[in-house]
Amino acid sequence: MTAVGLEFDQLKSSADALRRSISNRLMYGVGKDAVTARPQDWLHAAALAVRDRLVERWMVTTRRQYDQDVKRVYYLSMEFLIGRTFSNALLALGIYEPMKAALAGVGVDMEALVDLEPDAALGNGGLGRLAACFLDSMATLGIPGFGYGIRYDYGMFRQQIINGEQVEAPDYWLRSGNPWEFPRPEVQYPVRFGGRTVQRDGHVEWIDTTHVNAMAYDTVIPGYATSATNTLRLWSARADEELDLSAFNQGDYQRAVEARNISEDVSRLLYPDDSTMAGRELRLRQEYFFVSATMQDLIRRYLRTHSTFGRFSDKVAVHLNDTHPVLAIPELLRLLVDVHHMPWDEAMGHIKRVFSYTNHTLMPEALETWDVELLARLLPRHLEIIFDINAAFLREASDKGAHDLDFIRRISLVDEYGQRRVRMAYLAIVASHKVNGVSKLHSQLMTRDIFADFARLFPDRFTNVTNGITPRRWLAQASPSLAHLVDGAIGPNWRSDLFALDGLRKFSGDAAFGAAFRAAKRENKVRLIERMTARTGLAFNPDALFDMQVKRIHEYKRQLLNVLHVITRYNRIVLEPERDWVPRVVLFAGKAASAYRMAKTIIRLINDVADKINHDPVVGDRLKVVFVPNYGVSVAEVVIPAADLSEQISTAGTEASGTGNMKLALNGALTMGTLDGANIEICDAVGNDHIFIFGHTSDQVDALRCSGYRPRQVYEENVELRTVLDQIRTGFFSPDDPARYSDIFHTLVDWGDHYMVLADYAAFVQAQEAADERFVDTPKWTASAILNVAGMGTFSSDRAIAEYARDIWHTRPIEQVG
Ligand code: 26W
Repeated sequence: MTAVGLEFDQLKSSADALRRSISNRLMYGVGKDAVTARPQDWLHAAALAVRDRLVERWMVTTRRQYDQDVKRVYYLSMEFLIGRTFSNALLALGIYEPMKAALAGVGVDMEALVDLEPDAALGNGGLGRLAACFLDSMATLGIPGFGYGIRYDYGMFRQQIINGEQVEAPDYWLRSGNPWEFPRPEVQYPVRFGGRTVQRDGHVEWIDTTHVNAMAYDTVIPGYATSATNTLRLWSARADEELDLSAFNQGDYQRAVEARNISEDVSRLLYPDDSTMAGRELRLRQEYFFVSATMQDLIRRYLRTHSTFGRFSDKVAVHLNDTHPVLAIPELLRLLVDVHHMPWDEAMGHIKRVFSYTNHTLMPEALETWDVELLARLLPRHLEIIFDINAAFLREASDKGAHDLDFIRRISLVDEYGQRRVRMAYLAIVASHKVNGVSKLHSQLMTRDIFADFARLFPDRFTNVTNGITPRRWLAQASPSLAHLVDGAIGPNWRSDLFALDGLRKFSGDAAFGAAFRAAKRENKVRLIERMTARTGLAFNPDALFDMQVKRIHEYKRQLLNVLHVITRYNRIVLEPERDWVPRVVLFAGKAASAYRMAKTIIRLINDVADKINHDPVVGDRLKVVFVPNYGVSVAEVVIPAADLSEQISTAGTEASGTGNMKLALNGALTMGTLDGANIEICDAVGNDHIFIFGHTSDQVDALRCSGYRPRQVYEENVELRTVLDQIRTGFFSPDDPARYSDIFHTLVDWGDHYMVLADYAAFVQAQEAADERFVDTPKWTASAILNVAGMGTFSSDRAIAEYARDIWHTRPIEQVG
């Protein structure tokens, strides 16, 4: 690893230097000239010019990490929801303006180019986006961190709304090539499946396997305003050449190609489900595929600079983003014990110091378990190792005094009730030194409910790290108007120290600042309206209250509660058209898992309701309802900055944290929320008077469940609610198919209303009235909005990552010499 003797350009970043780089990259990299170049080609050339500058920093950081023999963090995640990279990289490098000028110099409008870049949508929702924000923060803080995941050929599906219904289209994001990645064909590892185990010379061997190769693709992750960068390494499946040869030798060309395809399917697509554990074999293959390659890579990197494993756990931290990468535990054990012949106890000691695990959901149907039979067939050696870990763990538990058979059965890594299954979360807990939840409430409930037995056995293992978001993407990049205003008031430092936003507090009563704040938000609304009008043909009033619920569609997030309020409001307007209603635009966006029937029906209901309301001449611009299709990182960047009100209305106790709540508040939206997830901490940070809290608390939800919740009684006793539900039931919004929403009605009224939508209805409607009242008091609303921004310091992912580094990974930033 030496750069001695290498002469390279040391690229400058003036507009002139950039223009020359772009021209060079267009010519020599893309193979076009200014006459033949399409906008795509210009984008590609500009991206390469930016990437060149990142690479210079990347080499320096990599060298420093190597020289300082730092502890490295391996962040393992099935999902990285990166979005676009171009603007983000420009801001990180501080070359946004020069690049704009450089492109203008060759007659290209940068704003138009930016929208051509496809999102890297390698994730479903919160968990994947959190991983992306964390990469940004690790690089910014100079923590030597590697993201590891899968380079899916197809990311999250593209959502189209056709006749009100969600229609999924494949997302082939690599169609025009990906200028940000470096293929590393020299970095390939075999990943094996199947076969059986045998004992030989006192060691276990795993034989008769088939295998696929994992090939690395690297992406540079720039830190903000630092020369530090990190690497995201994603694995892509490559069929092994042996596979071809054996089939070719049998003279069957077609079968050879088919076998290739099947084995490469492992990195073909992202499973578009964030709510249920599907149990599909290909998913299990994906999980093992990427963690096996990652563990092999990590050991190779460690052994490049160390001759023994003595310091392994001082130099390596592996973080499991939920249980999806949990097979990394038995895989690393297998490599240490079977391949490197380390004694079991010593290997287990390293494992426990190296691994840590974040839980992201309490929902029982989302907790991963894998069928023992399937594991035995696909990963026989790993299953043996899991059994051995379990045996040792149960012995340890019984040494601690746990003899109760029922208890032992409850904590066993293997669920023996019915078909035997491995409980992946339990495996993660037993083999990690730290386990964290993602908000204070979530961490409490995690240790009180789903992991109570483990919290009693290992009280020091459990901790909380409340989620955070990167202010670079979610304020600086998404809302230039607001960012500019904040710069004028407190300087630009908030980008790397979000607590600086606290300095905005003193402006909350400043009339001139308030007016400028409203103007900045209005600019964002107009930007959004232009896009919505282009799509729907409808007109929107930029002075209306913009009310948003943008997130995955799920019953627990209660988009239905929001719809019930919308219909209530509509009915009220129709009843009293003369009153001076506060104009509102209610915006929904989000994808439904393709197999989640109810979530898809909810999308259709929103669209049917929107259609009815938007075309009712009595309503006019006092109420508009929109469903923005294809919610994802790039749509979020346009939508969120335009929000006045942020709907965070999950049933208390169900949303682990939420991060959209933070993005919206950072952009000056007031939260309408239940006391759930991070909403509670947002409430503490902005103050009770600047947030709308309503509904049952998680304790009240539990109590109501115990005492016997009767949704039909709520329906019968609240006339306004009854009217709304009857409209839904009788086809008022679906006259062409009156029974379309009868299941929604019955779910809420007759089938138990599991998420207690009706129980919170009255309080929700009342809180919405309070929001109207506040909104018409412009100075007061503005003050609250400013105080929301001011209170967001703690919700930076920089804070979250600093906590992980200090309390969980025990790692420090690299020293930035020179
Ligand atoms: C196995 C299928 C599956 C896939 C993904 C089940 C569950 C998931 C994720 C855990 C779902 C998810 O994205 N959870 C969200 O994580 C965010 C980041 O911590 C939290 O802010 C959200 O509250 C949580 O729902």
